[in-house]
Amino acid sequence: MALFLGLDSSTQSLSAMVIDTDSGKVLLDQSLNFGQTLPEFGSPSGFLEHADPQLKHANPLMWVAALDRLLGTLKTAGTDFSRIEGISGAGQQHGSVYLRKRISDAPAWDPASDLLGQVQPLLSRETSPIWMDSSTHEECREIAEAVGGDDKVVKLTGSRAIERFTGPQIRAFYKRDPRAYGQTSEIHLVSSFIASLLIGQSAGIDPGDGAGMNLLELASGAFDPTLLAATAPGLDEKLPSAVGSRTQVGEIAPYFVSRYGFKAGTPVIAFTGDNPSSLVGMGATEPGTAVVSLGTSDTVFAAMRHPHNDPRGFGHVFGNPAGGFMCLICFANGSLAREKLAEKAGLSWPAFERAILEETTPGNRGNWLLPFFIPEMTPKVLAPKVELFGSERFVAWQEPAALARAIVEAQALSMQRHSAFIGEQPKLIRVTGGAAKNRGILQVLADVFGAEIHTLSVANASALGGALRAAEAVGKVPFDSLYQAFAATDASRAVAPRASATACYGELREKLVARLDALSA
Ligand code: ADP
Ligand code: XUL
Repeated sequence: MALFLGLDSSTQSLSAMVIDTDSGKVLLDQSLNFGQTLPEFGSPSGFLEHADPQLKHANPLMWVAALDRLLGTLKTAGTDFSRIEGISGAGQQHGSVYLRKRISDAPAWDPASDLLGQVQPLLSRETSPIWMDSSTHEECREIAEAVGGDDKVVKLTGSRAIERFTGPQIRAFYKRDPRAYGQTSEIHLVSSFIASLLIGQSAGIDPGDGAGMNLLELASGAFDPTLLAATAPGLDEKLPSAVGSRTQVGEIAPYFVSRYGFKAGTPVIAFTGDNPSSLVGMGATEPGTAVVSLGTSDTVFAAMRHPHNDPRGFGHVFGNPAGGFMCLICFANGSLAREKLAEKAGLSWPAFERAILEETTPGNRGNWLLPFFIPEMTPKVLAPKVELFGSERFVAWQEPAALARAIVEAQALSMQRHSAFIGEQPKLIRVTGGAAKNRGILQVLADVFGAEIHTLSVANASALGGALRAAEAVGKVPFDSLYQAFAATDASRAVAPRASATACYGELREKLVARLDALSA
């Protein structure tokens, strides 16, 4: 047997997946929901509440506690970690963790007590800004100006200076709390932080996740001195190294050997961002297949041979962990917005699905809405904005079924609008994420894009991507053969577009796109 472990520390949960590359089987697929399992962190959706909707932080100790808790639960349930030959994984993108001491300089983790108590004294900042934070508008402007304008930042990094990206967030920390910034010796991404916990050393940052910092030069994969200087003083000394996605960053720390029974010396491969990891998990590392991920955020992404930037500034180019590049467009109002609407309309997920499939029709009889329940980055909407248009009852929130269809149609049309810069319309889209089990949502995506929708039998593409990357780097199994075994689509669940439905969207598309474009003008 050749077993590999993939971990995914996402916005709302930590997941673990174990694959056996000899049998082609997934042996373990388990998630721990932060809000449900660790209520003491006061983060029902994975982040801390704040009166200012632009400020979104999480407690990094929650991610640390989750790692111990999940591994402990799996061990108790009989998982034999000594058979794992390699580990890799992913983290939610852009979020950052601030430490007084480099993890490499901290005392070795002591197996006699939990990790949480050992990491707590290392933090120089109690909370971590995450990807939903939109409070750094001014810092983005300052960085762009210092470097020579937005176009220069795009050329260097693959994105404009973006509010949620790590560089502007680091600059905001430096400006708001210079003393704590001065006391910081190391700044990690969520991905490199989790990898560092596992090896008990400072793990490097890969170009898949590093490109989401506005600090990495995309072409070389190295941190750019001009951007570092424009962001905050002394930053070059506070970042871990930039490493290739296939780099072995270290070996599992003795803590995990003694507590959970890992084999000493188990290699850990650089972690990456959850979206780049899903690109691997969806078997989409070659150009041609677009992926829609319906997680806490909704994202649209695809592999790219050459970096091709979004002239309107919403899309990003990241490193593709398998080599080359990928493009990505992120929508903050993904699952959380659907949840808020479903709650307000009194719909369970099965009712939400039926509402779309059985109780309403494409175009929604002219009922539509703007779905910004939280601040949005694509298009840029700084404060929540939910506006309803259509029949009196709909506008009064009294048509639950039409409300369900309206949010999904608006989201799908916005995805289509904002991914147009990639070029040709995809004929085939692979969909993943928690909401991919909702066939109503899949049908709207199929109809709006006029594309066939495929899902994988494995739901957590990001954790799978971690396991596949470990298998490729450590086990030397090529991605092609891994994809045949693990990333095959489930033909019985394919959803076909209906030409008559696709034709319905002309007028709604025009109205909605005009509103969306006006918002971001
Ligand atoms: P993340 O990886 O960002 O933590 P997931 O990909 O696990 O998130 O997705 C979690 C989300 O999936 C939940 O917030 C929930 O709203 C959504 N979800 C779960 N089941 C359904 C369903 N049947 N229909 C629509 N959405 C669902
Ligand atoms: C991508 C983004 C989100 C996070 C959380 O740019 O901000 O998709 O990675 O999933």
